[in-house]
Amino acid sequence: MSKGLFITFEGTEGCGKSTQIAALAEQLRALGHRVRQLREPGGTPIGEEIRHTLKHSKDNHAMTSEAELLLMNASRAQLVREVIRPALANGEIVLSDRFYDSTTAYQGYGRQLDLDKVKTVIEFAVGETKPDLTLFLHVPAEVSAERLRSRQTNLPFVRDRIEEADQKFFERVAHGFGVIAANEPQRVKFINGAQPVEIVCAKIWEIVQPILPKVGRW
Ligand code: Z5A
Repeated sequence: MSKGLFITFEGTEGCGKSTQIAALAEQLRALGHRVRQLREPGGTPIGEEIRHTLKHSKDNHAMTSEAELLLMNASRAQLVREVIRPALANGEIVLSDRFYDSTTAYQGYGRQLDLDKVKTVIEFAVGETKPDLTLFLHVPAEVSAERLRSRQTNLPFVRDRIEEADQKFFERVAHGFGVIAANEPQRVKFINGAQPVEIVCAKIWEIVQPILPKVGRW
């Protein structure tokens, strides 16, 4: 049985996950918690190779939606067994930038793969390892696009196959996240990610602080 705490961050591109994970990790470490920061796809040497194939490889143009679904979950199956389960068993707080809700939103709703088949693949990848809490940072499409634009002007351009999808794809993804949050209000907490960083941070702390006493207990 797990004695750690598993928190996942979800939302569309540029919703502020990385920013908020860094801030929360700092707050938790200041209280003496051991914190593990992860990202998906990736987070292990094998997962990072899969991430490259999924996103940046020059040979990935022909990737099918089915292959994409399986690669996302191959990376996840590795991450769960190599990192997440041992960290939770060791009483750590695991913060993951995306987890299986992203597969439901992107491959299920976005790529329009059969949702039952998507669920079956996810269940095979994660087994009993499920988030205790999911923070869903919601931002309107214009905010997401503007943040990505301003970030791109500050960084060298790196091609990303998933970002090459059309606008309708991202609308379906955003709708998918909305459905997930509505279906599982106990686990998935909706947060307005368009607010200033400090306000989002404070909202997240309000949600996380009360469940901290659970860490380290069976
Ligand atoms: N994917 C999938 O299809 N299926 C799956 O199962 C999984 C993933 C797990 C991973 O991309 C891609 O894989 C993603 C989904 C897909 N694809 N797309 N498209 P990634 O890991 O490279 O990137 P991302 O997950 O999409 O996140 P991101 O673009 O890096 O954004 P973020 O982490 O959510 O946001 P951020 O980096 O914290 O902030 C973005 C910018 O906004 C930055 O300049 C910040 O300084 C700024 N920011 C952040 N918060 C604020 C606020 N509150 N106000 C103003 N500005 C802010």
